Amino acid sequence: MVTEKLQLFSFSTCPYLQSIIINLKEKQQPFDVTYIDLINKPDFTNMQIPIGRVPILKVGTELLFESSAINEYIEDISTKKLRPEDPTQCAHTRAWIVFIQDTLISLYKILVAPNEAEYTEYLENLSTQLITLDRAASTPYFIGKNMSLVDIEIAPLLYRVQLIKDIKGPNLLVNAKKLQQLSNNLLNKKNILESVPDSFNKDFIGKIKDFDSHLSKITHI
Ligand SMILES: N[C@@H](CCC(=O)N[C@@H](CS)C(=O)NCC(=O)O)C(=O)O
Repeated sequence: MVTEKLQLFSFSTCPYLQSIIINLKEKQQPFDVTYIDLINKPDFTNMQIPIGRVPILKVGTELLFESSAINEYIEDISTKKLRPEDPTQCAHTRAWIVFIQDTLISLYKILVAPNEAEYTEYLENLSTQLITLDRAASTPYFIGKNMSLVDIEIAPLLYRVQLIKDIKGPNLLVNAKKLQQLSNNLLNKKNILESVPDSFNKDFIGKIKDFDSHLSKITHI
């Protein structure tokens, strides 16, 4: 366990940040989050992070980037493990994390799609990916009875899927019953409920409004 406080930098609605926060909370690792403005990023992000993206984890003088690499780092410094010991399970875990990150990109596309045609196309892609995840999912956790790194990765996706439903957008889990169960389980966990700032719903809805996308027109926001 690293004793110094880890420092995270990102913006409030970033799903990759949320997965790191869930991981840190599960491991009871002390941390601070600084919410930054993506347009006016602090100098250090452009100077030392080649891809210029957040989230970033500052450990002493080191700046780590790429959320899955950061989550692996947190795993390595912690005594509580969320990575399965079995190498085959571990490989599956890593593979599903990549798939979930692709699915998050599809979700982002439906948030920003400017017209009905693009929205419908992206929605189909997203629905197919969610059905693939549903086929692979177990309950109460994605790989079975124990929480793993896949759960901390899929929770931010399910959180946003639920919020989209709450604002009278599409019910994206209508054909994904196991994911619905997984969502009910994960989204009731304290560490997951507390992994976003109080302003999250307002910020997320505000972003959809700012995009002036097809979704903003068909939802009650
Ligand atoms: N694969 C990266 C994705 C990071 C990413 O796309 N971050 C977004 C915020 S959620 C970002 O920094 N976007 C700003 C940009 O690309 O300039 C990760 O997992 O960390």
